[in-house]
Amino acid sequence: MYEQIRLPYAFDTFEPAIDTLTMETHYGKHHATYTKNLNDAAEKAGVADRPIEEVLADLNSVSDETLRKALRNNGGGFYNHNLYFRTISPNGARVPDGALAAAIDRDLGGFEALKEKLASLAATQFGSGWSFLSADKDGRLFVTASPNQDNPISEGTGRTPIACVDVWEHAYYLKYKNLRPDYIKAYIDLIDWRIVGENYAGATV
Ligand code: MN3
Repeated sequence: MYEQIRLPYAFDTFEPAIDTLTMETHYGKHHATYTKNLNDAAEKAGVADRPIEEVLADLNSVSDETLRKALRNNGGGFYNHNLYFRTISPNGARVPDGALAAAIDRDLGGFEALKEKLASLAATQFGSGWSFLSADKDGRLFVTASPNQDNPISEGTGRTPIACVDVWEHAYYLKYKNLRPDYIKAYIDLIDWRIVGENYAGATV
């Protein structure tokens, strides 16, 4: 049974950057529905006892096309939103440090360049999707975008997402309407880089 993370903050915590109704709807409806549909599909496909990362990395082992598609979309939605909600905090570290900071300088040309690329790929993603910061097993960092609920795991890159930006309209439209770049900047400013640093350490073991 896959379970949504429990939010370590209230729905109104990020007002006005992320409005209360969007947080409530995003977590309580969208993320909840992906989770329910993932559980239904995983049960039918006989993979419900496997970690979600394994399921997403091994979609080709599911022969039924409808189930495979359901696992890809809802498993991705489940996984991506857990990362999305877990990686922001009201009083978090607003700059990375330690091994993560060193890798950002080495692979991405510094923290400002990373934020710019994460934002620009999110802003220019056509239709629904995400931008991701991910790490391979050797600790190398990548910034990429994915459509729909895909991510670097389901795309078979062998990389682990460690931060993300959701640019489905449900993530921002109630407040930001067509101003996607303003929402992207607001979300990135809420990322807790201490948590991303933990994700990075976990991705490279
Ligand atoms: Mn979303």
